[in-house]
Amino acid sequence: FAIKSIPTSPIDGQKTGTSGLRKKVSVFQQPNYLHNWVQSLFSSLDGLPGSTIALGGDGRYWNKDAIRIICRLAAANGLARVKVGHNGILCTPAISSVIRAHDLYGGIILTASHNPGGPTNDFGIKYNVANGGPAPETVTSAIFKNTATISEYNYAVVPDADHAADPFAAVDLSVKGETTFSNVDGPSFVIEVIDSADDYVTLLQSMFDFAKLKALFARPDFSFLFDAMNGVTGPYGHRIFVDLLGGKPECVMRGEPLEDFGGAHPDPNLTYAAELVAKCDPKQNPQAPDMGAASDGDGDRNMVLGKGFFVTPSDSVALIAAKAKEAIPYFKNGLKGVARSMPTAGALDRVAAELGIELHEVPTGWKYFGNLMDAERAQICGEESFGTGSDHVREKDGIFAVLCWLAIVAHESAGKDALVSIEDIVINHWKKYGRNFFSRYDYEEVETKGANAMMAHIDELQANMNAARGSPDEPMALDPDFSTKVALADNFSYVDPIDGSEATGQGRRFVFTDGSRVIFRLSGTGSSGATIRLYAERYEPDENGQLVNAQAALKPFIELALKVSKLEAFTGRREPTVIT
Ligand code: VG1
Ligand code: CO
Repeated sequence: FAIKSIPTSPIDGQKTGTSGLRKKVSVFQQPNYLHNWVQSLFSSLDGLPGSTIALGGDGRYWNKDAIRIICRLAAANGLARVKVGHNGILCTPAISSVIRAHDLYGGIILTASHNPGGPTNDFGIKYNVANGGPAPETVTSAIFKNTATISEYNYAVVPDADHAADPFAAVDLSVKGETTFSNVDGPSFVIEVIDSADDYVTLLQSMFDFAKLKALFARPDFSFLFDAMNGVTGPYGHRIFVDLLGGKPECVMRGEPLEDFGGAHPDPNLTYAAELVAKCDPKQNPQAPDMGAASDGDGDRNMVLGKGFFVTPSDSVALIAAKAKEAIPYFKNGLKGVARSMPTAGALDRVAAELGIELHEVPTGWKYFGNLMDAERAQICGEESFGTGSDHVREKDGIFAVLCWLAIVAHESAGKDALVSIEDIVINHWKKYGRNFFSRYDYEEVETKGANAMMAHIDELQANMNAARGSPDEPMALDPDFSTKVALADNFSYVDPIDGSEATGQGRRFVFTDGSRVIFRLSGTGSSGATIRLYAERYEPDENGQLVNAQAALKPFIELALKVSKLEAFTGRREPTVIT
């Protein structure tokens, strides 16, 4: 091939959000759209020539086309090699493991995560650095700056080749192995199609006691159901839960990755995984499994269910941390620290206090955990948005979380006549630590103007509350009819303890004097309109008050939040799109 410099001009709106650039497929398909962003990425990186990156995605529509374009850009920017997942597929935690296992320069992940796929839905791209984790703000802002000034990109072209003879177009992504491209202008370039699961599964096998998990699967009183939601985790789930752990093939449902996720919204929550939730409910299904689990489109999120019982992600990370040392070999030496995102409920804080280890509270988005993990100051991390992970990779990891729960159930039930249920494990945890009731209301695709006006209104409300305060410790009234006062009203900001970088404006929070919280944030992952997230949390130390329904327990706080924010007036929405 030859390297051709192709003129282009900046395209608006190529700023990455919470987790990469996510837009409608039709936006990505505009001439030069992907080329501009990827060239802007390559131009922002030092020492790229001669390096190797990983490349793969969640298999959504347009994945393979994007891979071919990116390979041409990579070749023309002097990269030596691109390791591409078989059929273009690599789930997000697997790509992180590939980067780490082979000391790669970085990786490009083609995913819009849990957003629907297909020609009329979303596509996405994000860049991960050498530690295997999402690029930090310094990198993403450099990329964005380049997108605003780009005037040309480097592209590998094969002079005189018609399309059929073009070796880049001819690479068969369904065949593992290497294809070498000679370069008339310099060193050659290799596309290597790798197994999508080998590195990742090897890593997971080194972390868990698979023999013990296999024994759990063999128990007559244990059954398990995994919902891959037509996303990327089907083949991984099959390999781990069926081939390695001895589950029946039917224990993986919706297990074939589909380009449009079968029209589903591959987000593992109570709304979008309703089919699994119903199957796990003994009132609706007498054969309900003892454990149910689901993962999202790209495999980094997870939902864990017991028989008719939902484990909130905030409880899940707390429980995994509490049981890590005894139940999960990877953590056998104990933990030095744990971390959660700000909106995530504080159940983890109580476990950290009990263990006497560091607890970090970071802004929303997995990239904020990377430095803490690299510095060995956090080994287990979690987000309320169904994200759980550890320092084995630098992404959240859905299948890892499921294996943690299998390990916990196996550990608790070992040597006992009857299986210890997930519900009992969680209830016992609450008895010891107290329960942090938590719920999130999402208002999806709200008109941007209304959402911004509501946030401005909340800012004004917070400013007035703080201004009316006599001293910094004086409790503030949020509403005359609400007796619990507010101790803190702010917009969360964070200073990274490792590199000192600062993130501001990360979510308006009202923290009450009893520790309860109400938080408002705008999503940074949508592709159109705005999504408002309202988070509510209340702590209940008394075991007699712990078994009520979370919605009932949080009702006064949610009603208050809706009243003071004037959400309905600003957005016209009476009801949220999703409640978790
Ligand atoms: C959401 C979640 C956040 C998560 C992010 C990416 O972001 O709230 O916790 O890290 O999605 O997850 P936002 O800005 O929409 O609230 V994934 O599975 O898309 O990589
Ligand atoms: Co995801």
